[in-house]
Amino acid sequence: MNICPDCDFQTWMGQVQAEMETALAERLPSPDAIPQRLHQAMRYAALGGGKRVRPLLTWAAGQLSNAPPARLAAAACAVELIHAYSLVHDDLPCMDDDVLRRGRPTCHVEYDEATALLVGDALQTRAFEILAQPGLTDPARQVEMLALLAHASGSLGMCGGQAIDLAAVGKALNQPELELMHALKTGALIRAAVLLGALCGDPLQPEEREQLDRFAKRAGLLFQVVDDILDCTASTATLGKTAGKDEAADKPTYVSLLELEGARRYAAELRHEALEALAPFGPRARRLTELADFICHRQF
Ligand code: GRG
Repeated sequence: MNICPDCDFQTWMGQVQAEMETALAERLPSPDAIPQRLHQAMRYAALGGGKRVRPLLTWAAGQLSNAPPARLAAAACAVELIHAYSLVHDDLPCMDDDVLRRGRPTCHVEYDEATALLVGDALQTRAFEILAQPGLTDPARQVEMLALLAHASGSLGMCGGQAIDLAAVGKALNQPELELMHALKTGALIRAAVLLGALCGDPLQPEEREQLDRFAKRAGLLFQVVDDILDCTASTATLGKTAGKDEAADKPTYVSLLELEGARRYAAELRHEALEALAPFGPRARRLTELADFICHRQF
């Protein structure tokens, strides 16, 4: 494991991304294990693409609490596998019905719908198995981490947000309604990624946890506002997924609510608030600060 603490952001990000590729590959069942087709499809969905924003947040938050790399790798894998599962299920015909993800055919197109359904299920359970691995950290802390990830993924988190999203097609949501949908659908897992990273190390003071939580919530919302902006400004080739889908599907977005310039202003505001929340941590929050900028200014 070779993550240099002091190098420039691009180098650090590349190192974490490479480390994640290895860590995920090691933790996913071998493509030769029976049933091979399911295991190959799981690896197809989770490896070889993606920005790894959530793992990057986990690693960055670990810097606040002196977290050991091996523990961060496991926590980051768990979060990323939940994310990978959500993308596979989200792309299914019964949900967003998409054919392109990370520049490649979606899992159900490359394999088939039933396999994609099982891939999502199996990635999700593997995520919890990784986080439950004996000796990862002290048992009480581990239960706290498991509960945090389960809550963030379930009906009061990501799945709930997806349900609101599906029900919102063709409707005009106001800003608080849109905010709730995204706080659950995208924000809950991003928040969990941050908090899990901190939980991998020394305990934070209660007020530090509160500040970190404030950062995580702002960062999650920022991610989504930028996602909405990119959906209508970037090309399918750049995004690696079908662009313009929100408008085509008549989905409420920050752009439909605030218009493009308003959404851009809101993103800048959220970035500012996210950075403000990190101020009390000083240099310990360097990577989280850089990630807030990355999330704000990303092109895909
Ligand atoms: C199906 C249970 C279930 C949940 C799906 C997260 C989600 C809920 C759906 C994803 C649909 C989507 C495009 C949401 C917008 C924000 C988002 C999560 C984008 C994809 O995440 P990135 O940009 O993807 O981090 P990469 O490929 O970089 O990992």
